[in-house]
Amino acid sequence: MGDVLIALGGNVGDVRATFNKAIAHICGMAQAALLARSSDYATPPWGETQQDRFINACIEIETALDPHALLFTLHRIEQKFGRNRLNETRWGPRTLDLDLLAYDDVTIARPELTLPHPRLFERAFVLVPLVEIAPDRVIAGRKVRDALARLSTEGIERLPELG
Ligand code: PH2
Ligand code: MG
Ligand code: MG
Repeated sequence: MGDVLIALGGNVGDVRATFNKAIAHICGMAQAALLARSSDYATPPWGETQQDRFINACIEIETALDPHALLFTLHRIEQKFGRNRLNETRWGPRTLDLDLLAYDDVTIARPELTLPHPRLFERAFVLVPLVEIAPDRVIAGRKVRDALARLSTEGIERLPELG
């Protein structure tokens, strides 16, 4: 069984509802158990700043799928929630983005999958929710909470739980 960290993001549609449904699909389709789920955060758009703010969250799962099978499954779930990779722009608006951050201590460097996620430590919108569920996890030799301490968290707002 792999212990996996996944980042969720989106800024089109009812993203928080999408997250909850997507997490249920991940558990069902990835033969996975949900170990932890962060709060949802509203975050300033990164990369392409002229767009709506994003919602971001992170989860930790335990899955029987290997990294590539899991990636394939995550892509299928993105599609199920309206994501079409063929007609979107880099860093642009999207309904649902599911990024594999880390899979045990596996390292992979292939065009379709790099583990740990290569831009993880540049992104407060990933590290803020991640610190909530895995502050002491060491990824690529760095502790998550120490990595976050180096970044600005300006504009990131934790959202109250949905009632
Ligand atoms: N995802 C992007 C581009 N920019 N900005 C924030 N705050 N959060 C995201 O998840 C995000 C982004 C493309 O995947
Ligand atoms: Mg992403
Ligand atoms: Mg992605």
